Amino acid sequence: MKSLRMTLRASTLLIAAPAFLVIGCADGEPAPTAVEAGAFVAEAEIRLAEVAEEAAHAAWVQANFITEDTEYLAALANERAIGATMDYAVGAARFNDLELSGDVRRKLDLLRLALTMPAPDDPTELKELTQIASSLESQYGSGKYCPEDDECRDLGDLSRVMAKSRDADELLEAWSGWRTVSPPMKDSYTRFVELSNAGARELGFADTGAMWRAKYDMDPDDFTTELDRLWVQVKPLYDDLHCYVRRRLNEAYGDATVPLDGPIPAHLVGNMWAQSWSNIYDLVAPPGDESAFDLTAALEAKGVNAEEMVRYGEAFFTSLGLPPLPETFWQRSLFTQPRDRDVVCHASAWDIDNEDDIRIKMCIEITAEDFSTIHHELGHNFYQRAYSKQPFLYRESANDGFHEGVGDVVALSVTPSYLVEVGLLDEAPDSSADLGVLMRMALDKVAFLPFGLLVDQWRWKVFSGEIAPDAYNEGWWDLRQRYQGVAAPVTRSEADFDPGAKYHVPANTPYTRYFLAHILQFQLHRSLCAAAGYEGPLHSCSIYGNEEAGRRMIELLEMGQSRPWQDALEATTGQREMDATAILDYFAPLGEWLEAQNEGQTCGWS
Ligand code: X8Z
Ligand code: ZN
Repeated sequence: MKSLRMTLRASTLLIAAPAFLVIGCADGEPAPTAVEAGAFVAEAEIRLAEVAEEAAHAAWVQANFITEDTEYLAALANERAIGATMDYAVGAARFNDLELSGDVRRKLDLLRLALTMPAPDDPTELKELTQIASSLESQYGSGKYCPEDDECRDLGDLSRVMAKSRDADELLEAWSGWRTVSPPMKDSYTRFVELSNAGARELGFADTGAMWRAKYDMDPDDFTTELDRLWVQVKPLYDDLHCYVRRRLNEAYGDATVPLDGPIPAHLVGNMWAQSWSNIYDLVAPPGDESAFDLTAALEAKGVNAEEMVRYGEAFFTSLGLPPLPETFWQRSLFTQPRDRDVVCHASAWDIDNEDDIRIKMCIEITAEDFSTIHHELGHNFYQRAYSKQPFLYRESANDGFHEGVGDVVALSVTPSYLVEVGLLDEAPDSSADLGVLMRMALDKVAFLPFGLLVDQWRWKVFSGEIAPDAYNEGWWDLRQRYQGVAAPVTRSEADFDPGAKYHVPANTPYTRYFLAHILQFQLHRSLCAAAGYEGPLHSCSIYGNEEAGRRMIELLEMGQSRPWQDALEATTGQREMDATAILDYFAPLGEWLEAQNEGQTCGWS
């Protein structure tokens, strides 16, 4: 996640054009000029940077010290910043009919699209919206399951159960327990949708979801068609994995718990949201590969601590030619969960001043999963640093999928041979263990794909009104079943609000970006490996220390959002379209193996 980008009120900034440039309008208002448009944008960029910084400091303090007061202050800073951004975004429309340079036009378009939470002009409604948003973030961050007869447990405690327990009753309790946190969010989330939609409409969008879909340098309808195209490309691989995993779960838990023709119960795959299944590797490993290459065990055996894990991450990025992280990163980041207060533990990367004050906030555990997440977060920070020399409105990624994908590209290069090179593994397993390595990766990356799509399929329908508040939960589980083939392990009702138990819903972070990232990271990995002169199987390639791959990555990062994402992708890969053949190439050996395993089995779910 990245800090919000905000602007001040435009009304104080309108700059008069020289008299000879002013052409009269029919209604008596002087027509705006190209010079005015340029000045509007230039002034906006200066003021935007100031408010963005204020809002980022307030949000950082709220997320690191959740109290009523920090929630109040973060809401206030957001109110000022969002109100100002809305004024700029609305003000940009004055220049709609002007012939402008490509640069000014792009920046005006970006201004209109900047917010993820558009807000109504009415000051009371704006305040209400920012207070709801702040409160939802706090409720999630401080959420706990408190059984009547036992101590309260937070998401970290419950997630460890999800990852490690193989007792279906215990798993069910942890799964259901976390979902006691979200029902109180439902009414305010409903109001949040109304208010944000009103803001989106003031900017000329049908609703907030339509505004999110407009951010991809292409017609929004073409963008949804693109998502469908990519999903159709990867679905057969997902279905094969689903079929195989379901069978192994059936062997472990029995027919009554895991019927062979239905969806997989959501509490059995090692993750609170069934979005990544790598924690059940032991249950589904290819025969003979049960213990092959266990990074969690290696990290534990070497006694690596949280900060050292981050140092390994940094060293990978610097091996590509990127500058080391600033000293303030090490002083100001949060790496471990504090014992004495509530924090938002969901991992995030921050750019506080849009220059050098970058940080991560994460409750690191010494696991392979968090080693990968650290690389993910550092990808955000190195991106932010690389585009900091761009004008303010271009200090963003090519599209949001790139921001989410860059750190993952690096994590794909954390191969067994790389781990040997940096001393984390004593010897690389030979290539007979490749299937196990690929299975671990697929349980993370392939299992994620439908989840990456469905979260916003739900939200877009919620924003458009197609899923009404009295069907929020039903709509959620319909999509979970349709895309993932996963089902709730106990009866759910509209008194539940299961989408609210996933961070990005109360935090209002768009989610399609992660689906895109899961496609793009393999595409970028394939191109960077080719640039590095690598010729073997994609899953064995590591770009660690490679100058040419580094040069290409730096070029992509430094571009920021200055060009449409298609140009950025072309510069790095030679392709102007997102392409799922790279993820299919990467997993090809596993895909063939899964197909053989599933031969004669009935796959799919009703
Ligand atoms: O939220 C994240 C990152 C922060 S941007 C940790 N991810 C998604 C999630 O956890 O749901 C990374 C993968 C998907
Ligand atoms: Zn991220």
